Amino acid sequence: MFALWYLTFAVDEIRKRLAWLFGPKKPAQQALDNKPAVASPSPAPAPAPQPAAKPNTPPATPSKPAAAPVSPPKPSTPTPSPAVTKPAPAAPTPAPTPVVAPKPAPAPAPAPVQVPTPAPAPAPVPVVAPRPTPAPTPVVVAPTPAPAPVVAPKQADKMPIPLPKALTESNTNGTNNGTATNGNGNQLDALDQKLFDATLPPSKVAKIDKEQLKDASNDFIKGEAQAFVQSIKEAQQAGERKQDTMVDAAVLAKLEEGFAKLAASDSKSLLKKYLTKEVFDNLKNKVTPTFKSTLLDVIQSGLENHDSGVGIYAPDAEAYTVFADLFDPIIEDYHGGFKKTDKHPASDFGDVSSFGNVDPTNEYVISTRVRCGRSMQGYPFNPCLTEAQYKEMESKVSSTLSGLEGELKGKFYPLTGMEKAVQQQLIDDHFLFKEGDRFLQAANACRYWPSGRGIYHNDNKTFLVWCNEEDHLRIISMQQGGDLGEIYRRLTTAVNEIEKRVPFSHDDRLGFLTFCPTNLGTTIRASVHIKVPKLASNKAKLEEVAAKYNLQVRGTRGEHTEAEGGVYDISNKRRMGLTEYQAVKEMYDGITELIKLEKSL
Ligand code: ADP
Ligand code: DAR
Repeated sequence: MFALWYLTFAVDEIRKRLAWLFGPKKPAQQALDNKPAVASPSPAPAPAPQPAAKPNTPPATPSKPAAAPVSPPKPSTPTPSPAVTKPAPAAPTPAPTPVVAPKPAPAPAPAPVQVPTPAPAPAPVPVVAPRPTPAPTPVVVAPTPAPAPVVAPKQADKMPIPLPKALTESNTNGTNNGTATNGNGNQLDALDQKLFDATLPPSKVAKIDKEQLKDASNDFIKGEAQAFVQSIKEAQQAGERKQDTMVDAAVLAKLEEGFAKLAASDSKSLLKKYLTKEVFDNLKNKVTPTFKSTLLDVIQSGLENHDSGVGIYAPDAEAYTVFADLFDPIIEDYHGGFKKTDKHPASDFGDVSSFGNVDPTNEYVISTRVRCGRSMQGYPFNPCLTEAQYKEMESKVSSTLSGLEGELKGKFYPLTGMEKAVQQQLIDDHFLFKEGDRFLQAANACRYWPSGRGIYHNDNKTFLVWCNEEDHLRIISMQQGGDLGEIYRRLTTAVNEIEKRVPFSHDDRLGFLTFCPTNLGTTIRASVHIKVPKLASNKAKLEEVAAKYNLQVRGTRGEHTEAEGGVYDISNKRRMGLTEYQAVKEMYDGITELIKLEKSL
């Protein structure tokens, strides 16, 4: 029963396709002619022979009465042309008869296939496969009960089902003196030739015997059935893809509420700046294919913290692509012009001995630090991690780092079970990350805390690795004073050693991937804890001067904190669109200038 329905349905599709293929003004042709696809109200006189159309533009074919049977374009006197897609119309007939496809020859035609149609489809219409004919009389393809409503060119050129390649080639390749050829003059294959010949005037039709034609029409039916099956498969795949855009009502409600509050706020975040209503509506129903992360996962931190500087995080790597309409402008703004068409350069730490001490007399710089972030391949970012994954990653980091030798040799200290006093001391000494960062908490980055979190450091605490704070790894080199050269060399050695042991997530365009878009690319932040009391007497002035050198000013304990005792954390702001070496150099040069300025005041 299904087979019958399927055959019926398939053949019905074929009928529609034939109607489309041999219609009086193929919608695609109208699109090519840049004319809206319009139904012609009455038969127009057959046109005079057209000059060869310019390449890829089939000659105009006479329109047809709306209810008339559909028919192929009138055969034409082909003119030599590299890419005439259709034969130009033949010599004009005396009376304006509607141009229709050649009628089936008197010889017994292949049994017309009855088109049983599933209720409530229109009455079954027998379809007669087009056949060559000795006389140029028209072939009538079964009249359609009513012409399909004409749609605008872009929809109209969508075939009801895809044409089999053999057909499209015969329709879209150049012809040369009536012999169907492909674009570079080669003869089309037998099926194409036969089908093409069916539209030529008798004088041009090569003699074909019935058996050959029967094979051709069987091939044609087979091709159509295969194409139909393919179109079903594609529809199913599209349906699956549709699944990737299902966001539940509760999430949508939170998004709408959060967006309205943000819009009404005086937030200065990049989220507010770039999450326009249009972008919001375009993204709110999207989810990432693997982890089904939503726009809410991306922006919830900035919705809850209107004082965010940025306000968004990537819950997983795919979010940078799925929600690119929001990430790209924020990345461009934050990283000083890294456009969505830009590509981050290959990793290059440059000549590590080229940096000296930014403050050789130790008057201003208290300590210097260079860190980079890394994400372990195969794991999503914080909001999508399971507790088991956190623990698994901690175990991998701990065992990987235990293999480090020399200056990098050290020990991993899990946060779980760490004495509070020890933990607080490490934080106060700026070795360990703070707890309870509200921006990270709102981003769902602190679940299962402290599971899977910890710190590795060498005996001197000049080489440290944070595990699963904001990023999977933060690789840090730091020490008292301003000897940037030694600190940078140590970091470079450590990164190279760890990368031998752990594969990191890297994107061709974005560079190394991180949870926050401000850390993408090189992920390098080179900072000094510095006292510049004259410059800092006017915080706004300090920030203005720093910005001139692409530097960012933070409080003593980092972002969103205040300076304690006049100590500021000043670092390079840009991390994308330049190499690791260039990012560190931007900090080196900027701090050097700030110190010169402080001395001059
Ligand atoms: P973020 O992820 O916000 O960029 P980082 O990973 O760079 O933060 O680490 C921030 C912490 O590192 C600060 O809270 C501070 O305690 C410490 N820190 C940053 N720069 C220095 C420095 N030059 N000397 C000492 N500690 C520093
Ligand atoms: N607190 C967030 C993140 C800004 C960048 N700092 C990071 N990723 N540590 C904000 O939008 O302010």
